[in-house]
Amino acid sequence: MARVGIIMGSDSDLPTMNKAAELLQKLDISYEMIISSAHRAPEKTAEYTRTAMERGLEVLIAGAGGAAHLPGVVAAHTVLPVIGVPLTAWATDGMDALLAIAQMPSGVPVATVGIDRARNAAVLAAQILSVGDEQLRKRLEEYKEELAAGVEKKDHRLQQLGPVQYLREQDDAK
Ligand code: RP5
Repeated sequence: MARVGIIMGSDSDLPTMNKAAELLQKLDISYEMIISSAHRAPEKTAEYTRTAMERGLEVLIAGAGGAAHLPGVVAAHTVLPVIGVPLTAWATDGMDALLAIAQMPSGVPVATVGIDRARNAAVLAAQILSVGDEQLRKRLEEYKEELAAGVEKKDHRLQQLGPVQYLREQDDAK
């Protein structure tokens, strides 16, 4: 049974939103993913969200670009925590979506991550779920250790090569 529901406004959101799915998979968290839309499919969006809790979902991640009302509409229909992902669309580099998602009215919050930061939405969802799940908390701790090891590896290489050679190596790898 899925614990996290990922909902997005369009298939054009999928390449970015799939990063959330990948991270949930890495952390061994079950999820489901749907395309719906606050504007083009309002009934589907409402139905999905209203029934989310009874189907066992514990956290919802909603991504949208432009006039990004989807996360807010989702939050209006449930008391589950909703994490919003503002997506870069056709104008203003995603700032329109960021403001639309973050500026919710009092009483109906959407926990908003950075523009296109779908991976962070998955990490936040995992952190919420880990409050009552010790195994997951351990997996999250390992994930954070991996992040720290990545930094350490980069710094070690920088100390070995110096900045000029380091950047040259990065360019060569492109
Ligand atoms: C929003 O409009 C979607 O979330 C998407 O980011 C954006 C553009 O959708 P398409 O026109 O590509 O379907 O509803």
